[in-house]
Amino acid sequence: MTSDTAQHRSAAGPRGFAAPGRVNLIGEHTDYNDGFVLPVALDMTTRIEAEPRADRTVTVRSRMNGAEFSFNLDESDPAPRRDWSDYVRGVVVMLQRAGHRLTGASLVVDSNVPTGSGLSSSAALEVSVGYSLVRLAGEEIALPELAKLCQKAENEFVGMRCGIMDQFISCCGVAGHALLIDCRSLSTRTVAIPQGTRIVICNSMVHHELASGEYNLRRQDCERGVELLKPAMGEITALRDVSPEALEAHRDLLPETTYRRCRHVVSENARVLAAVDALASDDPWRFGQLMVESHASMKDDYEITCPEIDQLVEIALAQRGVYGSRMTGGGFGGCTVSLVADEAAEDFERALVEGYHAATGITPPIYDCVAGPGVREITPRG
Ligand code: GAF
Repeated sequence: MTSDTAQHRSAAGPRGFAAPGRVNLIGEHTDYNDGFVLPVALDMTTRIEAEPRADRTVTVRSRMNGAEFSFNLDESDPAPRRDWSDYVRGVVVMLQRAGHRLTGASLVVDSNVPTGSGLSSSAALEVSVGYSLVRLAGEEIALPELAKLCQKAENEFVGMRCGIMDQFISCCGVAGHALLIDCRSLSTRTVAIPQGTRIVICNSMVHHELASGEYNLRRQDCERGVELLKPAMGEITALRDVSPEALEAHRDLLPETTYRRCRHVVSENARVLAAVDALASDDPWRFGQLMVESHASMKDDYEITCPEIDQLVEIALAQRGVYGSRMTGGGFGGCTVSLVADEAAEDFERALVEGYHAATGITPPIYDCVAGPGVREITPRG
C-alpha cells in the first residue's frame, strides 16, 4: 500500500474523468452470443481524479472507503489478486499489451454507481481508469477499442467471461438515448426514449454469490448449443445465426437444458429488435409487453432470476401506468427496470418500495434513469 507523495504531484493539478454505469432495457445475455442489446448509459458515474507522476508507479485510492493500492507499470507478468485492484491492473495490462505507452499516475476513484447491483459498476471503473491513463499519457484511443480492451481485462485478467455490452455503453453512451448495439459488428443506432415515460430502476439489494460462476456456465451452455447445432445448420458461429424457427426445427439435437438456454437467447434477440420497432412507432405498451416476455424467459429458460427479483417485477406489474418491468443485467439479484407513464411514476415508486419492504423487510433504493453520455473528461470534482 502506498499513498501519494508530494514530490510526485504535478504542478498543473489533477484532471477529472467520468464513465457511466448502465441499465439495459432489453437484450440480456445476448451480447456474448453476437446478438443485440439496448442499454442506456446512466448519469451515475465512476469519477477519477488523475495526476501524472514522474516515476512508473500507479497509485489508486478509493474516496468511497479509503482503500489504496499501487503497482509498477513495468511489473513483469502481473497476476490477479482477486480483489477490486484486478479491474484496474487488468485494464493497464491490456492497454500496455495493445501498445499504449502509459505513464505513472496518482488516481483517486469516486463513484455513485451502486456496486454488485447489475448496473455495471465494474465496467464504469475499468473504462474510467483506462480512459484516464490513456489521456494522461497524451495518447488517443478510439472508444470502441477501449471498450474491447476493458472487456478483455475482465475476460482474461478478472476471469469473468462477460460480453461487450457494459464496457461499450460506458464508452459510447449517448445522452438522452438508449443505444441499440449489434454486438457482432459493433454498429450502433441511437433510440429515443418515449416522451411521457420514465425508466425506473429498483435495487433489490440482493446479490447472490454464485453470479459469476453461473454466468460463465450459461455462456458454456450457449457454446455447446452452437456446437450441437452446427452439423445440421452448417457454418453458424454463434446463436445470433440461429432463428427461433431453426431452433425449433433442430430441437431434438439439444439436451433439454441446453435447448432452453438457447431458446432464451434466440427469442431475446428477436425481442430486442421488436422493442426498437415498438419505440420507433411510439408504442410503449408493445415495448412493455416485450419486457415482460424477456423477464419470463430469463426466469424459466435461462434461470437467472431469484425470488426477490421476481417479486419486484410482480409488484411492479400490478401497478397503474406500468408498461412493463424486468430484471436488468447479469442476474441472480441486482436491479429491475420498469417503463412507467410519467404521471403514474410517483405512486408507482411508492408502491414498489412499500410492497417490497412488506414482502422482504428490505427498503429498495429507486433510481430514476437519466440517460447520460459515455466516458469523458470533466472538471475535477465536478
Ligand atoms: C453482465 C455482463 F457483463 C454483460 O456482458 C452482459 O452479458 C450482461 O451481464 C447480461 O446481459 O452485465
